[in-house]
Amino acid sequence: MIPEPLSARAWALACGGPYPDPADLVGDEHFMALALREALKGVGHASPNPPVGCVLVREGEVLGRGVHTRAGDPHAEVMSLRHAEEGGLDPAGSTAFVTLEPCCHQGRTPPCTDALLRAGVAEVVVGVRDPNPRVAGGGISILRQRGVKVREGVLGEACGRFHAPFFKWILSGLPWVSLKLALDPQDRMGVPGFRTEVTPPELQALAHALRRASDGVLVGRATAQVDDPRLSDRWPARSLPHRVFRRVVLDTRGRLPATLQIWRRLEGQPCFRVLAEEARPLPDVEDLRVPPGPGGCSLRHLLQELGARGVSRLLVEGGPTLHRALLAEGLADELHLFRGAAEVGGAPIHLPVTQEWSRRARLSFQGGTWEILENPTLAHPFHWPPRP
Ligand code: AOF
Ligand code: ZN
Repeated sequence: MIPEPLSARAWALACGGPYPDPADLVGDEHFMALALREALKGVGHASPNPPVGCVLVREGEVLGRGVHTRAGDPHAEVMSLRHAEEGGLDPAGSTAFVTLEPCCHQGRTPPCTDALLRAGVAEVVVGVRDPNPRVAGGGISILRQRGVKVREGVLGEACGRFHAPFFKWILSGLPWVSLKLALDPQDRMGVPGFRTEVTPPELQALAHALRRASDGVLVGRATAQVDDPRLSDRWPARSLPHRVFRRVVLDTRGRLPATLQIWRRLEGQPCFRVLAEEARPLPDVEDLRVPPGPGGCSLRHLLQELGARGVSRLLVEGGPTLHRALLAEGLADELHLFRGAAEVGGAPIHLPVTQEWSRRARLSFQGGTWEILENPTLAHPFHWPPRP
C-alpha cells in the first residue's frame, strides 16, 4: 500500500500538478485550491469532458462541493448546488468557485449558468475560461448580464494546467500525450530485446497514478513482445464502474503472437490493436486501422482516431522508438522520467527534447526520482494566462 500523503502527491503529479495546497492559501485562492482538490477526484472518469471542480462559499463557510465525473452526468456546479441543498443549506447569495468557466449551452446536460442563476448565486469566481467554441466567454457574459459578479483568473495558471488536456482535445481533437520513461542514472533503458526492471517497485507503484489519470495507454510492438505486460490500471484507489481504460498496442503488421498477456480480456479495460494492414482477428481485441506511416503507421491518425473515441489523455509507455517518433512529430505534451539508482546497461537514449522543455516538477522518492518536463510549444496556447 502507498501511504496517503504520497499517493495524493503522486495523483496530483499525474494530473498536471503539483497544485497549491489550500492550507497554504487564504481568501479566494484558498477556495479555488479547494475547488481544484474536488476537480482532482474526477480525472480518469469525466473524459472527454473536463473534470471540473466547484465549491460554494458564503461568509467563509463551504456550503457545497461538486465535481464532474461522467460525460452526460450533471456538471460540477450542479453537483455542488445539490450537495448544499442535501445538507439543508440554501446556496442563495453564495459565491461559486469553479475551476472552469460555467457552460452556457445545452449539451448532454442543460447550461450551468441557468442553474447558478436559478439558485441565486451572487458571485462566480472562475479559474480559467472554457475554450469550447460553444462557451468561450459566453458563460461569463451571461452571468454578468444577469447581475452576477464574475471574477476570472484566480489560480488561473494552475486551473489552466489542470484543464490543458481538455483544452487540447476540444481545440484539436487530439488527446493530451504523456510519455513515461524508466531510466537508469545514465539515461539508459536497458539492453534492447531483454526485459529490464529499471524502476524500483516503490516508484513503479506511484507511476500507476499515470495510468489511472489517463483514458488509455499505448505501447509499441517491441515493448508488448519483450516485456509481455498486462498494461492494466492497478492504481489502488477505487474507480467508478463506468471508467474505460483502453490498452492500445501498435502492431501495424499484425505479427505479435496471440499468446501475449495484453490480449487477455480485462473488465473495463478493452484492448486495441493498431494495424496498418490486413491481419487475422484476435478474440476480445478490437482492431484499429490507420494509414501506414514512418515506422509503421501514421501516429497523428492514430491519435485522431483515439481522440474521436473520447480519449483526451493518453499515456505512452515506451520504448525509445515510439517515444522518439512522437517527440519528432511534435505530438507529445509532457514527459515523465522515472529514474532508479540501479545501472541497467544498453545505450543512453537521446530524446529530441529541446532546451525549452521546462521542468514542472522533480521529486525524490525512496529508490529514485520522478521528473516531469513539459513541451512549451504545445502547452503554450492552453495555459492561462497565456504565456508570451
Ligand atoms: C461546466 N461544468 O463541470 C463541465 C463543463 O455535454 P455536456 O452538457 O456535458 O457539456 C460538455 C461541455 O461542457 C464540455 O465540452 C465543456 O465545454 C463543458 N464542461 N462545464 O460548466 C462542468 N464539465
Ligand atoms: Zn456546465
